[in-house]
Amino acid sequence: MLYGPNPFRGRISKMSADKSALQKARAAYQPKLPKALRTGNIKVELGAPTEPATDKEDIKKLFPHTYGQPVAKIVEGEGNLNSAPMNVGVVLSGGQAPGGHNVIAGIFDGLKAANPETKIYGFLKGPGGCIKGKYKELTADIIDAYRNTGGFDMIMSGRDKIEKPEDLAACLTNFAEMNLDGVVIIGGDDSNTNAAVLAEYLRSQDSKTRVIGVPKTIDGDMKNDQIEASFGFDTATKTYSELIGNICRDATSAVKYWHFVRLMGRAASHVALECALQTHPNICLVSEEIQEKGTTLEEIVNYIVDVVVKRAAAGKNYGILVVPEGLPEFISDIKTMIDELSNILGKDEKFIHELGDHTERVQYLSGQLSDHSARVYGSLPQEIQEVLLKRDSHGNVPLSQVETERLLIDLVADKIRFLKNHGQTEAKFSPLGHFFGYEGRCAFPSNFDADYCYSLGYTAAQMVRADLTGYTVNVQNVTKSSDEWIAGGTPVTMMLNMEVRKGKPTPVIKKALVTLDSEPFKHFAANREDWAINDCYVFPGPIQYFGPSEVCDAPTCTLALEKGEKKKPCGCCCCGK
Ligand code: FBP
Repeated sequence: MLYGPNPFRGRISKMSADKSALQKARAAYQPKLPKALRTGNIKVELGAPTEPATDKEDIKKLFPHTYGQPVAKIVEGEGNLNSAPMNVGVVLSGGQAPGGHNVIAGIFDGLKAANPETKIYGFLKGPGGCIKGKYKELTADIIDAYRNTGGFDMIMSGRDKIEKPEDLAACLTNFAEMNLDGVVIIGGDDSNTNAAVLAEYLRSQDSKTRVIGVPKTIDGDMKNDQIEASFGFDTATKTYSELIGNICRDATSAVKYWHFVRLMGRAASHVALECALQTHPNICLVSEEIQEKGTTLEEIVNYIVDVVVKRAAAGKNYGILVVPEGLPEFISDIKTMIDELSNILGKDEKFIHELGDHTERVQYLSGQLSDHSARVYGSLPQEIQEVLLKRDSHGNVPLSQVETERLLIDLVADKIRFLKNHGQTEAKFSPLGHFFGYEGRCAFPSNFDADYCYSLGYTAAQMVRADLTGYTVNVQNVTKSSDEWIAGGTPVTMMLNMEVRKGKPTPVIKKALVTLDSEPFKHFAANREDWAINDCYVFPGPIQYFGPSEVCDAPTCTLALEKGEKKKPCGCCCCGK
């Protein structure tokens, strides 16, 4: 079924000979759209002016041209949208997330349906492509070859930030040369913040180029009252859960290994929590709980050891632990040390990296850090110390490079050895470490992500047609059938707050962390003791694209629990409680 006058579907791509059977079958999948968008007869309704929850004055000062814009909603009705031919650019920014190609396909179809003369350009390798003016026109053949596929390889991604005055000026010039009416930036919280900065700048320069953001990240931490989920979270967590389920089955078959699985998610623990809800591992650490309770590293290790020892006493020398990648930044001692390091790097980064070797760097830093932080830093293995000195262009520590599962394995093994030597346990502890992150970021998007992403893209096209700028698109009601989905846009300034980045107060979209009073966490907390000792594993298996709806279209447990859905998607014994 086609939505809008789209003459471009169905062309055989040049790449078809190299396609897998699933790729061919998925190419024919037509993603669903919210009802209003299917009609073609739509308009954008604007609500009352908005403001951020905190730091209003600071944000107003920084965004004088785009502050306080109203929430936008797409509804059926006589159109007030631009149907003249336009030029629109699209950028993929940051980490890959399944469904990115469908966002672009949605933008393409949404704009071409309004006017087949409109041209869509893909900036290459992320925001850097806007700065350098590197782009290619996206034709129907290109789009068709990538429909419903994973990855960002259509135009590639990058982590550049459009921040310096010369970068902003370069974008202004490049966009003017391309005669661009709009740019859609597909990215996470940092990239959507960056989109707002660019929107503000372009408006201050009377540029006609509008900037619209799309909420992407497998981490699941770009969500709020307006944005129900970031795309990619559904597919990535289902992929990791399949792997964890397989490991659970292997553990209960071999009955001799403890598997320590680290999962991606730079800050928030949504990925780990969702995978725990889907698979019921024996232990899942939740960084936000650890932070809130002020749990120390030693207490975390004691908790793990306690479970290992209790299971061993029940004859089970095996188990599965899930740890979120972001954990180090939530352990109070380590967090304080990382914050101090960030401040030092904010001032002396170049100097520190120019020092002769790592020992010299550690020596220099011991003099700069507080005594306690210097001790914490000094106690970590060198590989971790080195990673903690790196920052990406948004000021984040590249935590995917920190082998937290290894650190935990070593500390737990030491403690078990100690207990054994003192006759306090007979536990056999044979640990294996795993890290699942990149494996899930480019999977074929699940039906949910395929539909959601296409709808987000189609909505972004309407926001550009409505001449809006400084908005992130949203599609709401997503646990219901697409007939009930509602599409619109949230002004970015409404989502901003001030945070210290690289030692400076900076406006950023507030990250949605796991909260301890949320339904997903409460559900986990109510069951974890049972899961620790008894083998309550659930085996989700691989993502299914064709078959019964309860198998193929179920939302994540997180979304279902947050939305108060009666029937929990994981179908486990405890979900009926
Ligand atoms: P985004 O926030 O850009 O979506 O990226 C998220 C993420 O996948 C994190 O989970 C992970 O820590 C990071 O990217 C890895 O970054 P890189 O791709 O640069 O190695």
